[in-house]
Amino acid sequence: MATNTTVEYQLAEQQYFHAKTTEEKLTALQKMLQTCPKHKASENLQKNIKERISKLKTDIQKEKQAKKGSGGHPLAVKKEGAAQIVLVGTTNSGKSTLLHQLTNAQVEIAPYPFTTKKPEVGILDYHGVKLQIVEIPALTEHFRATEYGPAYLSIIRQADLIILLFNTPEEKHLLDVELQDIPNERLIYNHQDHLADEIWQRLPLIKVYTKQPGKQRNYPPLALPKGATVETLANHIHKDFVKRFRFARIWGSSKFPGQTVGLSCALVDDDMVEFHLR
Ligand SMILES: Nc1nc2c(ncn2[C@@H]2O[C@H](COP(=O)(O)OP(=O)(O)OP(=O)(O)O)[C@@H](O)[C@H]2O)c(=O)[nH]1
Ligand SMILES: [Mg+2]
Repeated sequence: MATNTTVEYQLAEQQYFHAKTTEEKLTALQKMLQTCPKHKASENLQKNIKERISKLKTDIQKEKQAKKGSGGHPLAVKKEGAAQIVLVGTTNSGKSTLLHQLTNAQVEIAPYPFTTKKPEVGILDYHGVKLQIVEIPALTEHFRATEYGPAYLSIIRQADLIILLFNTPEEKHLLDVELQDIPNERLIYNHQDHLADEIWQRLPLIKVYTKQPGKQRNYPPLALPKGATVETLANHIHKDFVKRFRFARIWGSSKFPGQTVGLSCALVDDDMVEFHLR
């Protein structure tokens, strides 16, 4: 692109490329329009962004219509956000209650069994990182032999983390039997307190903030894989960042505040990084 753009614009553009939902894309585009240079040479760019915003708004309308109508497979759950976490349990174990507590999703909570009849979805905002939470309808004995069992088990198998809910030791045993082929490190037994923190610690992710010199940190943070380095972050922000990299300053982790580091520096959760480019 010939037009010179600011770091803010490039961050917004990067947010656009990494957006996982139509709504996130729209937010990023609106930020791009705000931060895009306002001169003659960038008129085409502005026009292009405006067109994309208008197209996305149409898409969002269509998605809403599709959800209302009969279109779309009722059992399929599209992954959204930085990770997918499923709530799995016996009936009346409080799955819908927990989904509502974590995400504020409006779901039916009732004292009679099998209230939830299809997967229900909400988004947990964890310090700005969006995590998708999915309630799976209650597990029963010989679950894979039930009509929708295989479809639900396939969602469970593909999830990043599984939270187990049950009322009695017998119900816990039922879950252990039905889910015996799921690796243990992906299972959490629900104990309510600080569940969101526990979810985050168990995910293979860290959240990292960027900042520009002399400014506050950018919000929301970026979710990166555990083991990510300054170079991983640079690549996430913009393809030019590694090429133009001079040094970074970093706050958090084991470094002293504002320490100068290179591309190979490993990042940990809650690090804040300031890029200096040529
Ligand atoms: N066991 C249990 N029950 C709860 C909890 N919180 C709320 N309840 C009550 O238990 C009943 C069922 O709660 P739901 O959240 O609908 O349970 P569910 O696991 O989604 O149930 P189904 O979707 O019907 O399988 C309701 O009457 C709730 O008020 C909890 O932490 N544990
Ligand atoms: Mg329910």
